[in-house]
Amino acid sequence: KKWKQLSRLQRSVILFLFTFLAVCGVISYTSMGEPWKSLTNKSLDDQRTEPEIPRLKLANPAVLPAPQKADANLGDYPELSPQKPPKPPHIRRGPSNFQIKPPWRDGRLKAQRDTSRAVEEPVRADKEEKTEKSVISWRGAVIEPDQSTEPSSSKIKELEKPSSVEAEDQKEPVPITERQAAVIEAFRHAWKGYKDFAWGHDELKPLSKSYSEWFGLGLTLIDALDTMWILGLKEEFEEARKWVANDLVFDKNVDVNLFESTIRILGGLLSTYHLSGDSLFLEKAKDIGNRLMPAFKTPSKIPYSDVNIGRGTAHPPRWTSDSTVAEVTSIQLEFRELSRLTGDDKFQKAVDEVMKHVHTLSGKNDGLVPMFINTNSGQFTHLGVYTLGARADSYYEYLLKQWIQGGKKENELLEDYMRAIEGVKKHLLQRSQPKKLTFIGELAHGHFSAKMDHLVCFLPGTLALGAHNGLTADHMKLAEALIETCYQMYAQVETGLSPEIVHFNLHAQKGHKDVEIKPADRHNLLRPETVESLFYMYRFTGDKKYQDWGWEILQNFNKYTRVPTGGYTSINNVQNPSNPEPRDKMESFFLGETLKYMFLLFSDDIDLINLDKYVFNTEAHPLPIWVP
Ligand code: DMJ
Repeated sequence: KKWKQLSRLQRSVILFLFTFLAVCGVISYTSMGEPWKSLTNKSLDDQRTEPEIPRLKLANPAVLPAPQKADANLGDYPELSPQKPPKPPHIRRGPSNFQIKPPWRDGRLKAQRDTSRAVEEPVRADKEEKTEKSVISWRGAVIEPDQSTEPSSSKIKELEKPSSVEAEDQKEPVPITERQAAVIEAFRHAWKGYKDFAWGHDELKPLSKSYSEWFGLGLTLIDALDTMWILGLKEEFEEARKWVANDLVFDKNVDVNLFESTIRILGGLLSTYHLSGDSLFLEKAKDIGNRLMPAFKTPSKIPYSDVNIGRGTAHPPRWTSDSTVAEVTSIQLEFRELSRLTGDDKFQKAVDEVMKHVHTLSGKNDGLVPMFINTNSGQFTHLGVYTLGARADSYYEYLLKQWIQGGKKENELLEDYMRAIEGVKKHLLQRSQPKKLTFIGELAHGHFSAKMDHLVCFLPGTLALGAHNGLTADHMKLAEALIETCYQMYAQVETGLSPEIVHFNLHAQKGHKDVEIKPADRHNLLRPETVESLFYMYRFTGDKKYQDWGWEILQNFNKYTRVPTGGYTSINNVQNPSNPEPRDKMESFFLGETLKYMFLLFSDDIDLINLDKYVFNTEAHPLPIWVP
């Protein structure tokens, strides 16, 4: 009414003022160059009003078909009939249509690969045309992101094939291999223990036939969901889904670790949503994602380590206001994907801000980061100690993987990754005696220590993934050397299983192997890192020795860690085959990661989680790579 009573001139003046103010607002926002800085003093709820992240869609239909029932009968996989996909709640952002056939059945057995060859091959004329567009310069070197993904001839044919559902339908089923069947058997055995004695609880204690709680959120069950899907364990998957639908409740007065719950629970739910297309998992992912957000309410915006998901409060560990660097920088893939799926950019903004902040921080050593960061000051603490093991490991992994997830456009991530690998080469790389194994040690205040955590064995896989995505062939060479070392960490030990930490001999001594083990370090927690890297190495090179090494490891897990009544157990002593001292605990990552990577390692089908379409989070949950 009032508007109508105004004169025409008055209305024009008001409209002009409004437009003027709006234009000023846009200019000042974009000219800041680092819009994340504007968030510093805002509440997380306020962030919803910030400009939206660019719309991104999936590289490909990201939904794998429904799992088939895995039979003992090899190759006996009945045809799947086309399914009606459940309606995704966010059609624009969610996964697109179902494929009709399981990827492991569609006949695309490929020799694929050879990253190292691909990057070293002379660039062909047709390739030059294709790669002209996106060249990234790294310290004078020219990196062509598409170059190493340039397919070998077999892959070229593959890419030229029509990707329509009709064409997929005509492909021959790919039977699972005997080794994959052995992984399915191992999974079922582990699952039996969990189901019988720990159903709905965090971890199985297979010897005492009971369970342990960490967060009280069915951690093993959630971590294992996408593994069951990939292995084709339909019945088990359906049963677990029912538990998620009826019993998984996040409204609980419980403290959870932000990093662990992000990589295992949020990551597991998101990947299961992508594989199954079932919106239940997205709803649960949204719920836990929202409940974790209070962790970011700190003076520096570097998140606290712990969140009470029922009360909505967060805090650092009792003894410090520091967070672990790997923890605050390895939650990005999951929160960024949650923003993409929900259309709510608050998740992505919170985690991107952490990365931007860490990018600018001093205290690095040629790209290597310290292990702690203060949630008040936002500065690194405990300076001078550098490792690729515990507390720093997945910082490096997520630099590369975020760059891949985002379509290889976020150059700061790539810069930090490349600089860090140079730092690794300069400060941490050494060779052992007598076998001259290349290994990654640690640096403490200028002093080199020949200590290497098993956790570091993620690195060969990450380096190979980088090389596959166009980074220097040099990274692939380093990956080849390091995976040999990681394998030797198993092979040189009495049980054929790696300890948690090894020390390498720098000087040859009569009767000494390369690998020495201290009594405090001789446990094995069923960790995945070596098998994970073996999977990448096999995918990219096709060299069967990687499968054989993985097979040896699986057999040794069966020999020394399998509990007859169901489940597998961590052990205390990898050096004592007659009594490896079972610890009575099956970690959730044994099902979430170790067995999943085993199954993928023993497959010849590059479309069984295609690495040009998916990127694995640090808990082995595949998330889609975005394309504009
Ligand atoms: C897992 O939770 C993840 O792989 C993490 O990055 C490191 N620790 C375990 C497995 O070892």
